[in-house]
Amino acid sequence: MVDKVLKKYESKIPLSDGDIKILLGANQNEREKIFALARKVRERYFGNEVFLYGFVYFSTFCKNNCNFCFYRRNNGVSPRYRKSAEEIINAAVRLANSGVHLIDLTMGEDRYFQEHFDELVNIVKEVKAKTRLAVMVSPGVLSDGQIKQLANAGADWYALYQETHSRELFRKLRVEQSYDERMNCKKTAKSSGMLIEEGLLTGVGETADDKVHSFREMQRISASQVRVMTFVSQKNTPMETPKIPDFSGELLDIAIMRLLFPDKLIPASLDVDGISGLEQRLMAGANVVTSIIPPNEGLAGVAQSELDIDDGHRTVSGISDTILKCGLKISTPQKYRETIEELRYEYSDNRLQASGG
Ligand code: SAM
Ligand code: MD0
Ligand code: SF4
Repeated sequence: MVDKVLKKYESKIPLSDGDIKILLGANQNEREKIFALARKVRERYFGNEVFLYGFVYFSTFCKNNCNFCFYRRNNGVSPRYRKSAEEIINAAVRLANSGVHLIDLTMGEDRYFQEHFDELVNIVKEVKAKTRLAVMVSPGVLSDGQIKQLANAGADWYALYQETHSRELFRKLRVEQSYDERMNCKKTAKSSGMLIEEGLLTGVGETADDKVHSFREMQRISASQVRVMTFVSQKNTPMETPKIPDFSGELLDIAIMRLLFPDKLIPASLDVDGISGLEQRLMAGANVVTSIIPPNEGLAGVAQSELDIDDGHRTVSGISDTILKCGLKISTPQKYRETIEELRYEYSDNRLQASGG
């Protein structure tokens, strides 16, 4: 069955929902074939080059209470910090000097920055000016006006993960939050000229149908970067579990996304399974390594708050060997700029077609 679907794909016939479900049900032997095709597709669109994203989680304060998250409001044991503009800019410059292609500025939904929004806007401007790199913002839900301000400040990407496109599951994960409001932010970001990243959590009770629906939603909203991360249990949270996370579903999802989104960016996050999980994610078809964090700056990860950070493994030099081992190489800032220009162009093209122009 899987063989048939892969043949169909190779003859350029669009996959149906049923086909995607067959891929989601693949056994180990079949999964290897899907990974191999995903690598071939990545090669076709991106050659052997991968991009690197530096991660600056600059405030861990959050007014929300997501059931899966270590930094949810009610968690009294998670480390809270809010970095100053100077600290944020220094960390970004340090990351830029180490060779990343983008700086991802991420925060919990910190009321401080929501109320002193100019500070955040200035940080984006400064980080852009001082690093001359692309900037992604991951600030959570904002008003339309605030999203436009970030776009005007030069933010290239707005990352906001729905986690699931099942409204029922969303309610259980992102408690007390509006599904539609979260989706609408992405629409506003897109129409303000930013690229958007959409993301899923896996291992949170989603069904195969939910996943297919999510992939379709990711297509519908024209996400230029699409990701999936396995849920990692967090201390002192409602979803805490002694179960050891199984990352194999994430690998399959990455490969299927590569087939469905051949020319889009797909992360292999170091924030789920650390450096030890990188090779498998790259071999499944990912083409961006995310969550590279400068050591000894007191900066945390989200799902893996400490793993590999202060021992320097979540750095460009810490991941270089793995990239080589996968037969890949680190791309250049110039190539990254061209890639996002193409992604922007593609979108404006789509818009023209949609409006009949
Ligand atoms: N506060 C902002 C927000 O939620 O959009 C920005 C932070 S966002 C980058 C945090 C993302 O990390 C979540 O959207 C979720 O996909 C992921 N995440 C959080 N906790 C996680 C966990 N326990 N396991 C896996 N992924 C997690
Ligand atoms: C990552 N820890 O890339 C980051 C984060 C936010 N845009 C990204 C989830 O894994
Ligand atoms: Fe806050 Fe984001 Fe964590 Fe939800 S996922 S609790 S919004 S930091």
